[in-house]
Amino acid sequence: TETERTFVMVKPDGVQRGLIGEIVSRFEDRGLKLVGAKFVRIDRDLAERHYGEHEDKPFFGDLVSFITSGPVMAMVWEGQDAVAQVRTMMGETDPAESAPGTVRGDFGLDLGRNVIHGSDTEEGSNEREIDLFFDEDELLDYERSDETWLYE
Ligand code: DAT
Ligand code: MG
Repeated sequence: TETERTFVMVKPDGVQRGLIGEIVSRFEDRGLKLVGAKFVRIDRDLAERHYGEHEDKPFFGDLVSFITSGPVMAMVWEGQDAVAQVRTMMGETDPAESAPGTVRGDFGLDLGRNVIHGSDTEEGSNEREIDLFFDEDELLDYERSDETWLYE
């Protein structure tokens, strides 16, 4: 298990519903370290690049419309096995199939309004997404004061 960085975003529905703080708290409480954050309105070009893997899917148009419909909270979280741990904390893609205790299982009901994005575990997708949203100097290196108590 290695220290990794993963890209996470509270989607426009999560922002509108006032869930930024709740979601940030979950990752902080888990021991993950926030290393970058920006509150932005994604433009169409960035949305299409971010979701490029889905461009041939029937839901692509709606997905791009939704993700550009209002501000999002874009973040980079760092920690041991961070990519997979965040995916587990998010739940399934469809909130209806997500376990209680996960973000989507606690705050969503509908596939097209699933509150949160996190990089998938496919090799390199975390780095691709981080690079799309953040410049190198926007990612901060620092120690959390509890690190020696979070890691053996
Ligand atoms: P995830 O967000 O869990 O990584 P994904 O990458 O497969 O899921 O899809 C990206 C987003 O697209 C997902 O969060 C919601 C939407 N989506 C996925 N599958 C869909 C479908 N069959 N119908 C409508 N929207 C879908
Ligand atoms: Mg995905």
